[in-house]
Amino acid sequence: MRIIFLLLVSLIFVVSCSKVDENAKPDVVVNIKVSKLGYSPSVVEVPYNKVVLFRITAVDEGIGNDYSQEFYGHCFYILPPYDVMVSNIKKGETKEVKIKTIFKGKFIFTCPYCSGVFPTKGDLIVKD
Ligand SMILES: [Cu+2]
Repeated sequence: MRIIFLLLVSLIFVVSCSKVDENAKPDVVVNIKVSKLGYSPSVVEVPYNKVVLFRITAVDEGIGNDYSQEFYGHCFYILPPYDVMVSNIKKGETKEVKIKTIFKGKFIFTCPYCSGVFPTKGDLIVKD
């Protein structure tokens, strides 16, 4: 029981570590466009252990442009262990998220809103 608790605590610590200070200067800037045709580029390679700023621009309205709804536009979600979510990106809007690339390997990013309908899925490759 204690081990599970410790694992959980360290997991939360690790996950929170991939998010960085808003004022941290990015080492790398990655511009990604998202539309119903998917992400462009859909394969993104970034260096390990750096601060990476993602700038996500929605080209179209995604799942909708009714901004009174809870969900609209597109999003950008890097699956765990990164578990970084940028939601509700309106058409023409650019949203930013900064992470520290503390995990090496290949990770999926996707738009949970529309990936069931459109090919909004990509690969984030983190390597030395
Ligand atoms: Cu989408």
